[in-house]
Amino acid sequence: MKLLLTGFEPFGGSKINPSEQVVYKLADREIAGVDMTTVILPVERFAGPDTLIRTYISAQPDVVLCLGEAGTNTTIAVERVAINLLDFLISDNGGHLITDKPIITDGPPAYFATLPVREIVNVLNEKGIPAQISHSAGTFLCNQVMYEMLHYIHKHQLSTSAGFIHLPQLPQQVAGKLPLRPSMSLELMVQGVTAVIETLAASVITP
Ligand code: PCA
Repeated sequence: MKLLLTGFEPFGGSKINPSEQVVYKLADREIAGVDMTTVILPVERFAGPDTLIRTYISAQPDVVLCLGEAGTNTTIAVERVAINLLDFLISDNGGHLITDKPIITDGPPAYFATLPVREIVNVLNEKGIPAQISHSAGTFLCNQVMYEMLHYIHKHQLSTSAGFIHLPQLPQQVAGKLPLRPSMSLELMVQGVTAVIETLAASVITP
């Protein structure tokens, strides 16, 4: 399986993004049967999706798995749907604060992830890694890149599967801060995303 794995740079004044850390860890690892390309996406309205689509075109993957951080998540969240909406609560790293706008004018209202979301969540929970299906990837960059990837695949009638996983924050992002927020260790997130990739590799039949 040719996999494109993406994370995001830090945003909103934070110095770390768990998705970036997980991608760095996995970029150094071999997973049997997986030929992996990794990239860190800018948290910026134009450069984020642009970097993703450009890397997609050069890597030609069978599967795209994008990762991002969701500040208040208590578990790993496998996103089922991306909606055609930009409604930022904070500015992106380029200073854009966009509200009430479609991602793609005249694009469909939403796309479903084309990954086996239920199976992924079941595999993670069976391994003792807390996970759930999420029905909203938000209205910021994570939702935007998921939507734009699925739109590109749909528009060009490609067979690539694609989806998005939100990760909780790392313990060092929440320690000593109020209000109290949940967190998950980097090690557990890396184990979780590895299990997701292994599940995807087992379900993708490549020639
Ligand atoms: N999380 C943000 C954008 C980048 C990231 O890691 C989001 O949920 O949209």
